[in-house]
Amino acid sequence: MRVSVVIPARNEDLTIGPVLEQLRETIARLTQYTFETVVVVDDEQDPTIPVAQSYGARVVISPQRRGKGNALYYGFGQASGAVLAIFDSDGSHDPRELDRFLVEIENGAGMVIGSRVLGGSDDHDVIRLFGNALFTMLMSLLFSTTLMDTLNGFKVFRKELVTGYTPRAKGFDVEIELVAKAIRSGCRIVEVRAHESRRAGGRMKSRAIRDGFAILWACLREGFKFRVWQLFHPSANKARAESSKCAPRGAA
Ligand SMILES: Nc1nc2c(ncn2[C@@H]2O[C@H](COP(=O)(O)OP(=O)(O)OP(=O)(O)O)[C@@H](O)[C@H]2O)c(=O)[nH]1
Ligand SMILES: [Mg+2]
Repeated sequence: MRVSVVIPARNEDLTIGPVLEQLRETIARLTQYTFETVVVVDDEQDPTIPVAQSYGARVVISPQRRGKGNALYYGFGQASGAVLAIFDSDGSHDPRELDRFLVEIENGAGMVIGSRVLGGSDDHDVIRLFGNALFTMLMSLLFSTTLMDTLNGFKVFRKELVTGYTPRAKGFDVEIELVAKAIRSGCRIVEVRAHESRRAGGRMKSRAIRDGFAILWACLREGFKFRVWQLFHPSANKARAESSKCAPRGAA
């Protein structure tokens, strides 16, 4: 199985080195898979580039030149693996945890989400905790799932989930769009334990208000799309309800 690791990075020269080192250790250990590493930056001057290249990563430049979602979608287009793994470049996610994600993919999951509810987080302030709880509730209502951490940026999924549609999300709302797409596809979605550390250096790129509204809008937009889709696909709903293999965990 070929796995493409796609890592978004904007001015992460202080943190990408240790992340790629941990990834290198993981790749050396997981000899049953072949890997490629694609780091997506926004411009030629980004200081992340030489550091990433010194670890043998392929660096590509997002043509939109801004936005985590734009960077990820561009990276997906550049990736050759049947399975895509995404995590942040600021040291918050530990690539050494990839094993348990890949095991679930091998067991038939379409998407595996790292759960900070199961793995804990050192990076939560009150606003983020509130935001995460709110969006988790909203996603549960709109999609009838019991997923606990849809917003986490540590995910592994089959590439076909992100082909054949026009992405709308440009920034951090990409996390919602990816999960919504997986739910609509009917694949099995699994959450596994993943710990979130504080960013190891450099500066935060997200903004609570700006990105919060984009995420809210993505939840509502994708939820509405899902409910309309359900109306026109009664047989898919029946199959979803009957087949535990195809239903997202906890789906109604
Ligand atoms: N290429 C690219 N990457 C981005 C962009 N915005 C965020 N990222 C990357 O996406 C990941 C998540 O961004 P962070 O700034 O860590 O967001 P956060 O986790 O909410 O904030 P922290 O608490 O500071 O970690 C990091 O690896 C960023 O480098 C962007 O506009 N372009
Ligand atoms: Mg971060």
